[in-house]
Amino acid sequence: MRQQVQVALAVAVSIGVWGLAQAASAPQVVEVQMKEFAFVPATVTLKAGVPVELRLVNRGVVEHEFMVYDLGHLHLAGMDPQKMHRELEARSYFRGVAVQVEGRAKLVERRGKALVMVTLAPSERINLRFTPRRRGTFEMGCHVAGHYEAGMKGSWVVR
Ligand SMILES: [Cu+2]
Repeated sequence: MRQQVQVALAVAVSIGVWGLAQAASAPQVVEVQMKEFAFVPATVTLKAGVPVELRLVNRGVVEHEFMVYDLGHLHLAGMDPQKMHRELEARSYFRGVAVQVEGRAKLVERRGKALVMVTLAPSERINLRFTPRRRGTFEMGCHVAGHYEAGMKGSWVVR
């Protein structure tokens, strides 16, 4: 009898937790536009632990890249492009983050399962679904030659 009560209680608690998880799973929907030479908005603010649907669209006339990384004290100016890509990949925000990609992109680069970079041709749009965990301020940047230097970067803030 006592065992039955405990089982019933465990089930009730599980359902309660499940109900909370459902309530918390309404995604944060954010649209980020890419154009020459900016991300709009220039600051993306996300809440940690809440699923995100990031709608990424290229409204420009040339292709653009989307990367998010912890810039730290890295100085990108004058760095060899291949070395820079490796550095940014190692610092990617998406390391250890499951990212589901919906839609067609010119290029979706992954290292293992981790998203490294998305390249969109003009007019392409994709959705990225993931749940941010790591809090802090990171950088999003487009590293097509000359774009970052022209101002194509922004802040990625997770609170
Ligand atoms: Cu660009």
